[in-house]
Amino acid sequence: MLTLVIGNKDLSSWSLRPWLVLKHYGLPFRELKLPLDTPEFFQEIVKYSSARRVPVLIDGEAHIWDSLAIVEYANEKLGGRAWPADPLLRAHARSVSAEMHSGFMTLRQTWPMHATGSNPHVPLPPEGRADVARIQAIWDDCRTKYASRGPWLFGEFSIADAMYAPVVLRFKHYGATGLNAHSQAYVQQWLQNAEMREWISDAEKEP
Ligand SMILES: N[C@@H](CCC(=O)N[C@@H](CS)C(=O)NCC(=O)O)C(=O)O
Repeated sequence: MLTLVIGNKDLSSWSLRPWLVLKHYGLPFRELKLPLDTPEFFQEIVKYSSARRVPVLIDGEAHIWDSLAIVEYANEKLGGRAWPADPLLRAHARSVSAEMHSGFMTLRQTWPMHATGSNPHVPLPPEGRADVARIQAIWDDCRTKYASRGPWLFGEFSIADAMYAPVVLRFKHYGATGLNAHSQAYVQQWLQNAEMREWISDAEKEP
């Protein structure tokens, strides 16, 4: 059985991504939660990863760290199902996922993820507003091109959706305004998703 080491569900945006991928595709896993910024976290995380960050996926001898490496590993276990089957869509999905993995720093720093509650009083600086505009452009492009295939960014659910899931929670928590129609619909798609609701509900029970 796989074990996914994660941080608090309220805060850990990086943990949310692989958790959603494992849940969506029904890969059985045990969850091991280490509360961020506590002595327990620093004492325990070294047992699982020398990078000292969550998430970490443990599969027998293998300890896989970094959310992108974990979802790629899950994709291999799933026979490649977690990326679009079409090579051009797959390349597009990998591009938007890589852009999320390495970018949007101002948005991440100004609006850290909270799965619970709301705080509409944190203004974004111009660079943060540019991040939101770029994310909307990505979503708009995907939803314009692939809407006939299904409700997710590339029609069917893929890793790309999991990569953008924390942004959805940021938009919700900080009350992002002026979202275009595709972005509003995509946010709703995620907020109605059973696995996302499970994550939020677990976060609400955290101390
Ligand atoms: N690039 C890494 C980032 C992981 C990361 O920064 N995790 C945060 C929690 S969301 C963490 O472990 N913070 C603990 C610390 O920095 O001490 C990934 O994709 O997994």
